[in-house]
Amino acid sequence: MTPLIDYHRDQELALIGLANAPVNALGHALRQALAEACSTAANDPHVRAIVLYGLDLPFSAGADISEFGSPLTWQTPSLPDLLPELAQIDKPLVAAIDGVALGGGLELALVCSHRVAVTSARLGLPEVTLGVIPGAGGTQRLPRLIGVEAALDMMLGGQPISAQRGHELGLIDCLVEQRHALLESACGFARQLLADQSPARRHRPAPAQAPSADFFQAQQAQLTARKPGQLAPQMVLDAVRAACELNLSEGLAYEQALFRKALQSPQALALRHQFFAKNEALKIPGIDRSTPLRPINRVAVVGAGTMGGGIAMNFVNAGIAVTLLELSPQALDRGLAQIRKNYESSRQRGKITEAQLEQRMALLHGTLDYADLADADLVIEAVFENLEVKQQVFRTLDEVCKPGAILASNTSTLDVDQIAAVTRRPQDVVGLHFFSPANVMRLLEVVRGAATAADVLATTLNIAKRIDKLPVVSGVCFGFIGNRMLEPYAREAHRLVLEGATPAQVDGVLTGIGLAMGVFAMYDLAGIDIGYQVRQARSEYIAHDPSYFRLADELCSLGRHGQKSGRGFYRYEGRERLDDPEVVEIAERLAAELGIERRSISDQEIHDRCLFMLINEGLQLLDEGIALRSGDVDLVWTNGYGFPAWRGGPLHYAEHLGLNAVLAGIEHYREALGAYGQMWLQSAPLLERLVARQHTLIAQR
Ligand code: T1G
Repeated sequence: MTPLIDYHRDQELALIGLANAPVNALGHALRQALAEACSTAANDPHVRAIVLYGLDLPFSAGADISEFGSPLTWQTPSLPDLLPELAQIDKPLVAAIDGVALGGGLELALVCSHRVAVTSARLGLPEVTLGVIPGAGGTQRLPRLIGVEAALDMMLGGQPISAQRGHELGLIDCLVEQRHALLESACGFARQLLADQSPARRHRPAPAQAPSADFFQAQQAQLTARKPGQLAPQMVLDAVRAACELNLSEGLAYEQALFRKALQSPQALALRHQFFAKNEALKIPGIDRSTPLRPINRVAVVGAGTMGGGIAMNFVNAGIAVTLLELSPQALDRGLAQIRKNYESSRQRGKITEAQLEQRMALLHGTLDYADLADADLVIEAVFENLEVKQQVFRTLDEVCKPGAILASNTSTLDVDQIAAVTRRPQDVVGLHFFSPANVMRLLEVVRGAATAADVLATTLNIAKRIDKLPVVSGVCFGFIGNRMLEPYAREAHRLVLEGATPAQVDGVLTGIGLAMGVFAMYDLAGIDIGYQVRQARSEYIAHDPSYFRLADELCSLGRHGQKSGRGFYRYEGRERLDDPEVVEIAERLAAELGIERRSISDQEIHDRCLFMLINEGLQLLDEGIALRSGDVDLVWTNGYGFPAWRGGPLHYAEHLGLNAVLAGIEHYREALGAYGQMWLQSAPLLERLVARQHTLIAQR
């Protein structure tokens, strides 16, 4: 096994190279090796300064997340114990940072006396994204070094900053342009410290300074409003407030207590589940690192509407040329103008420069002629959601596109196999379901058709990462993973309003557990007419239930399409959403027509019926093999439908509630709701099997 530390002397310098592939996660073995190396250097009289760096690896991605929940996190030397020891070394200790210094990796750099970084390096304390807080001194040392406000921003946002920004803040002492020159520059920096007889340590035991007397009060108000119920952000604020009230050693002890509490919280477990699910989602049976990838250098998009334009932007943003095809000059001009408008908006917000805007627009080539798609490596169809229309597009693509081109449909519900079947190359056809707005939402459902070739799937997963999307593979069924689960979840919500709840009550329960948006607010945003059209294509599936989405259909027929028509399930004054008593009156009328007896509905019933049926459908998807693993299902809902990541996703949430409780709830409402219950509230066989076997985790299936 290669040593985890490369230690060698360069005259009066000790060079300590971290070598724990792939990201220098500070697991127990590396911590042990690092402690020994630093002790050797500290006690060697010939060593006058120390340089710490990643040996052909990123500096460090922080604590080893895979150790969390195991005793290894605390096995001596734990990070909270090791770092203060390094801080005591009375010799200049220079961190040479390439790649990333994240979490415990940045905390390691913080106990160094100085930090040298490559300009492309990224620095951050992303612990809140894992439901914890920096637990090795970050909440106490960073505010003392760069100021409370900047430090709090980094920790609450969890997003890394550039080395350039770090230099502006005083976090980085010296920037290096070229990666290959980093170690030499860091050694030169250390030698200069020695020549200048700079003090080895830059201790800051005194408390940090709060920016103003009411700073924390204002921050608390913001946090309560923006992140209700979330444990880690609150603890970050508490720890940073302590950094302004306590001396360093007291602050470190306070941070430690909070960290231990956060680490064992259900929210931390949920967010770790989300972290590992992202990597698991890329592991697909039949595909591995040896699967060849098709080169993707030229992309074409058919349809320059909202979705087509947004899809094109993803590729252009990644520097990939896009040919955008429309049927009429007016539609094409409208589509290109909308893309330019989107970029103008980003430029005005300082997200991109004028030069970048023009560079990106220059990568876009509009055309009315399918012949211009002949040399595209990947073509994505984004036309009207109608099977015949899409099939006609694919017949044409089959004629004009070169052999080996990947032909993808952005369909959100239609059968990819039926689209592939009209071509002579079904093995080259795949579904790429982008979520609106396509240039913003990271989730990408990659729909694997019966004939989709392994290299086509591997290539689409690779291109998804290139355009910074989060790909999740789905099999072919109505609605794939996300929209398939949305159907029963929303069906229960609609039925509950007929039975006596109000849209606001239902939405309030759902946002109350952390969903970004309730069902009815979401339908008003997406357009009630869109859902109506999708339902018309499946009338045979729902004919037996006259109450099925009946309120939505009625609102649609009244021209109440949602936000875009000023009225839907709510009334809108500008962007303000207001309850509309008329909707309740319509629900009352429909309930009478349908013979539905109205009653007072409890929040618990709303929670159970909407969420248990969401969970039930997710389990059914696993059982059918449409979704490969529960983490995939959870990723779809936390990244495409606003399910709170700190609850892990619908299926992780089910494990938290108890699979037996979910099953009991479904069985209870199946009986309590009479004919309607028998019609719709059937428990998934997988749920029944898991409960029968007393399994508490779905992965045990
Ligand atoms: N621990 C364990 N494994 C990790 C890891 C980590 N910190 N970071 C990455 N990996 C694994 C990952 O699972 C994958 O494994 C492989 O490395 C490549 O990752 C005390 C408590 C560093 C930006 O949150 O953000 O420090 O799937 O595919 O796209 O205060 O990984 O190949 O088997 O993501 O180039 C805080 C998390 C920890 C950083 C690289 N640190 N990592 O992205 O590669 S908590 C983080 C990342 C902490 C202290 C606290 C990214 C990356 P596999 P990858 P990448």
